[in-house]
Amino acid sequence: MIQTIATTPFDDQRPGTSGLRKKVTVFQTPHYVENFVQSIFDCLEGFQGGTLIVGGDGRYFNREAIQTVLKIAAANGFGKILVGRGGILSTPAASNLIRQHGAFGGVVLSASHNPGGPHGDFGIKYNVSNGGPAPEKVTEAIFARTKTITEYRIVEAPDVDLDQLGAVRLGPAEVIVIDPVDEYARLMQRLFDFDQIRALFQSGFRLRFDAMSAVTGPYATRIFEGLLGAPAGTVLNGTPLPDFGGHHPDPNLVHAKHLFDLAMTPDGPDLCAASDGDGDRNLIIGRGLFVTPSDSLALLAANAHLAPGYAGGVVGIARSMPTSRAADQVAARLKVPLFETPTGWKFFGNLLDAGMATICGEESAGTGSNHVREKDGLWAVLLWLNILAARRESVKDIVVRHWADYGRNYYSRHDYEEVTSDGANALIEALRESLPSLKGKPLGGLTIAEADDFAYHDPVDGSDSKHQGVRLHFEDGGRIVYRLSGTGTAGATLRVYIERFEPDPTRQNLDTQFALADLIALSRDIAGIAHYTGRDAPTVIT
Ligand code: VG1
Ligand code: CO
Repeated sequence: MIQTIATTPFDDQRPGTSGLRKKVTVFQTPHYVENFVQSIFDCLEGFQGGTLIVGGDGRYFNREAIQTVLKIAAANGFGKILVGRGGILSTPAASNLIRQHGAFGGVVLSASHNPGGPHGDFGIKYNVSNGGPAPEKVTEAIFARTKTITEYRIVEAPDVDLDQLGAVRLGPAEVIVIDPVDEYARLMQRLFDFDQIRALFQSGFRLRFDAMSAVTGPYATRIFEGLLGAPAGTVLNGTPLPDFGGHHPDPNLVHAKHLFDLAMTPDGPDLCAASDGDGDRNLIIGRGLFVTPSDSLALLAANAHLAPGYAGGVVGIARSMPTSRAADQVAARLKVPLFETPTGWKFFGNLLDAGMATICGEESAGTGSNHVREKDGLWAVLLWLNILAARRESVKDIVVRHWADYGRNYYSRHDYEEVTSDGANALIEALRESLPSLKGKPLGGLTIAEADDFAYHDPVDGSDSKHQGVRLHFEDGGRIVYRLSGTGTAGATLRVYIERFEPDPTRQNLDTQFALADLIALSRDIAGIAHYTGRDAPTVIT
């Protein structure tokens, strides 16, 4: 019943910022999924008879890939495999299940905020027993294995019926199809004051949550419209579709522009929110004000104590390096440590496990806490709702008061998407080489105080991660960061992160691009962006 199949390696199976991501057509290559999944299991030890969690964001190829994962996992000796009904599990829900069931790990099928459909992207990510993405040493071992693999083991059996709840046998293993929402909803009920939020909705508060035809639909409908009593129609695009309805499941100001426009209308909803393909990102727009993810992190950390799950306060805050330093001000006020990590949620896991941080966040619309080991889109919306229910002020008032109190970090990210890899690599290389000469250099009225290539020393396991982004710190507190995306599937994407601190409340009301105009112009000059990429302007501004 268990077959051993001979195979030959692929040379392009290196996991990036968040798992292996490729075009669907690449994953459809014979043995491609099998090789990668077998390589994951070849790098793990001690899982015989153990539990594995499997689920994905419902995108095109999700069901096919899940059948393969189930059969390979069963053949490799997992005793029990839990899979979300219909193959659905949001990334944070998968993380929660790993933890709740003491599972050995989990396989999450998702390309997250990348587009889906037959010509879109697909992805596979392995999460370890703490519920978080495998750390770099594991992903590098998996990559090494993919280059030498010669065979994989697979159970020869009919496909598992993913739509039927309950247990079935798959070769030597037991597969249990579970409701994808139940345990996640219970976790949210433990963290937040649902009675208080229900009262907020009863008072006439209006939320619009766009699930973007991706994985959060069933979760949002059950929690907002079901458990919290928000009116029907609160959740938009609530049914997961294989092609996300033809939309781009990245909840940013470009792809969720309709929500922004809705929130800017005078009688618009009090809060507009959205999540991405796999449910780990969040977009927060109050009536009349978009909340920059970096500000959202700072605000959530400053107000978390208003929710029951965080009533004891936060022990530390962690943010990825390119994320604005708004959270640093909050950490200083709270007298708790602030950790600066490389981009990607896998770097928060150790800090959370060691009890060194409670709230974590990234500028890319990712916020989360020690409740799971992934960022969590619905969690962020619920924490906002709990804060709004407790303070009974508008989103805009809360943000403006926060700026007046802590100062405002004007912040923007400029992405140059699908440029050539050669050009992008040459740009970063040239920046690295110019670092020694950049320090102290006056540029258009500004002076660079520090210039480096960010390296991270993990305070828990002592590991080092180098070349995580070029940072330019200016004497007036401004900052420009350059790095290349690790999640794209075509060419390269250059990300430029621009930030300036403004303590004066009378000057905190400017348009962000205007407030940052001098640094934006400098960011293009210093790096020679037009020269290396052939682009005069970014493709996406967030
Ligand atoms: C991007 C973001 C990063 C995020 C990652 C995964 O990575 O910048 O902050 O953790 O996506 O998010 P990169 O390497 O492309 O900049 V998701 O929602 O794809 O799990
Ligand atoms: Co995501």
